[in-house]
Amino acid sequence: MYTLYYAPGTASLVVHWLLIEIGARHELRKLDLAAREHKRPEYLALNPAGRVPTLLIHGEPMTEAAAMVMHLADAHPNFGLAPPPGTVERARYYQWIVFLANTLQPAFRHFYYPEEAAGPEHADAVRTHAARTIDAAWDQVEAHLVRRGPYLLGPSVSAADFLLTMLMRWSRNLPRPATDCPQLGALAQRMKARPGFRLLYEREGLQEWA
Ligand SMILES: N[C@@H](CCC(=O)N[C@@H](CS)C(=O)NCC(=O)O)C(=O)O
Repeated sequence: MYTLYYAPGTASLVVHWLLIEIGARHELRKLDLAAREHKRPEYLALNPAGRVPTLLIHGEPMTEAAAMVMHLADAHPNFGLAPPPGTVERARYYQWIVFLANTLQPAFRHFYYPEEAAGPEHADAVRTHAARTIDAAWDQVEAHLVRRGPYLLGPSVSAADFLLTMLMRWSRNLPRPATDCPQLGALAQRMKARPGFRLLYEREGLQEWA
């Protein structure tokens, strides 16, 4: 049994989406970020950084969205969302998950929280630099998809594509959205056509980028 602390459209989205895709029994606990519910002591006891998401697995708290993605794919192997450990495909899967979580996601954090890196007086510069990092990452993923697509691991979808899709969604209002790249745009369309995506949107009350 899983319990997901989430806020619509945030880093919890990919975890919520995977819970739906694998049909896992789960409870949702929505946090109002504007009301700073994620900074209350009872939530900080679960997630000391005061960020979303937090996933309770049989009551045990887990943080870090990308780690949850990998765990859910492994814990529900029937859905084929992660290649078997020890294979070259698994190595590529790790590579893409870590790239997304370690390069792209932090650049989005800098873009959307630009005062964090170097104070409010440098926010514009941080945001400009973050947008450049994000653009370069899209170019890298697009070039990979041209050679080895149509999904990150080639012919079939993996949990990494769900993480990628969430990050593409975050770029929808940037000067250069990910979906301007043809392969990324096509991948996003395929992911959005999944029935789980529609249910996710309904449950989170999302409309943009439907
Ligand atoms: N590395 C963390 C980052 C999570 C994160 O930055 N979450 C954002 C929403 S997308 C958040 O909680 N923002 C509110 C805050 O930092 O106060 C993860 O992937 O779980």
